[in-house]
Amino acid sequence: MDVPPQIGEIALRFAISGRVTGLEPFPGGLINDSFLLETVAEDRTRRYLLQHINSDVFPRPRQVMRNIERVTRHVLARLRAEGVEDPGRRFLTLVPARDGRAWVEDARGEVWRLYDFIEGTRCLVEVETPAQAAAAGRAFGRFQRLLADLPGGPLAETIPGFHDTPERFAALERAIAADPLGRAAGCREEIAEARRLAPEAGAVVAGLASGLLPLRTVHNDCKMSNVLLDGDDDEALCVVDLDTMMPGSVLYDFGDMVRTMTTRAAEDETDLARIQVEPEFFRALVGGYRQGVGDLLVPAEVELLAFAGKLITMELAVRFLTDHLLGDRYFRIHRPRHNLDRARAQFALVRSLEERLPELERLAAAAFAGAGDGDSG
Ligand code: GN1
Ligand code: MG
Repeated sequence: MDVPPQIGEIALRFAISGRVTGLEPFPGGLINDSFLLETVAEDRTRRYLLQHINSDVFPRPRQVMRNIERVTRHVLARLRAEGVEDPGRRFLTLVPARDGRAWVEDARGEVWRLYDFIEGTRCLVEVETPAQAAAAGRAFGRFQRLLADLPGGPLAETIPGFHDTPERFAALERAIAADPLGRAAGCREEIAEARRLAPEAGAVVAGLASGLLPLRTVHNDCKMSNVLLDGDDDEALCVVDLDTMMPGSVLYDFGDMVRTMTTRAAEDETDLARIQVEPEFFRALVGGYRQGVGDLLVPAEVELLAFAGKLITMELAVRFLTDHLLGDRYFRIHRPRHNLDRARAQFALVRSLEERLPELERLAAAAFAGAGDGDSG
């Protein structure tokens, strides 16, 4: 990724002090562009994360920013009220623009935002130990609990139907029918696999529609790499990537945790033999999540925790496959057929999750058994 020429001016429209001493691309994320901004004021170096919101994916970026303003204000106030040490390391802090808004618009009307950079942390593309899965599960669970009393009503739905899994399958069928690049012939096995899984795609949307599952404020992208771990130990400090915060089911979030925290393989692993669910990781994850989320969940949610992993993994498989067929227009790729590799990896993970499902269901039930202790994690 190149640094766009106008970016220096954009940076200066935020309420930063001192002079800019560095501005370089910051890797990670499949959608938005991020840059690390460094300033020096009175001999003190400060770093920030400058981000451009991809308006093809987020057609209403101002709405995204208003959601993020509400979430950051609420969570930071709650952390302060709880007396949490150093809240600025525990959650994202927006740096306002000089005009007081939470974002800056460039000449084309594109939206940019600036966060304080949280120093001394790392994020993992591949989970390494069960303790990391537990820590991340605790952090995301705690985050869901903090959002349960978000004032001001539901957040705006910035990407309608984001986790409407049946619609994601329908989009795949449309892509197969259109087949603009003639890639479908090379994906017969993957297409057959998607069609085998399609009947199960509606479980959570149906539960939300019937009222069996509550609609809550959720993160919608709870992958392992969206939690910052302390640089020295595996404590989970901060949940990041608030772009897709919207009303939804906690199962979307827990499903993404299962997808990214119960196998050591990365999302785009090409050695499919490596893609195995490890029940010890699931046990740690669901235990940590239980501690963080406390008594928030209703029984219908607890019952679907293990299945949610399979659901979100198949949803991602279908989204990656769709994007491969349509010519990689949505997810950033780093090599040819990258989205096909991602789809294959996710389908392999679905199969491993299917094999393990009864065992994972038992582990989830055990973690949530008994009267809740309201543990604050
Ligand atoms: C995208 O851009 P990033 O990495 O935060 C995607 C998620 C996927 C994820 C898979 C808006 O997230 O839904 O789960 O890739 N975000 C959007 O890594 O589509
Ligand atoms: Mg994201």
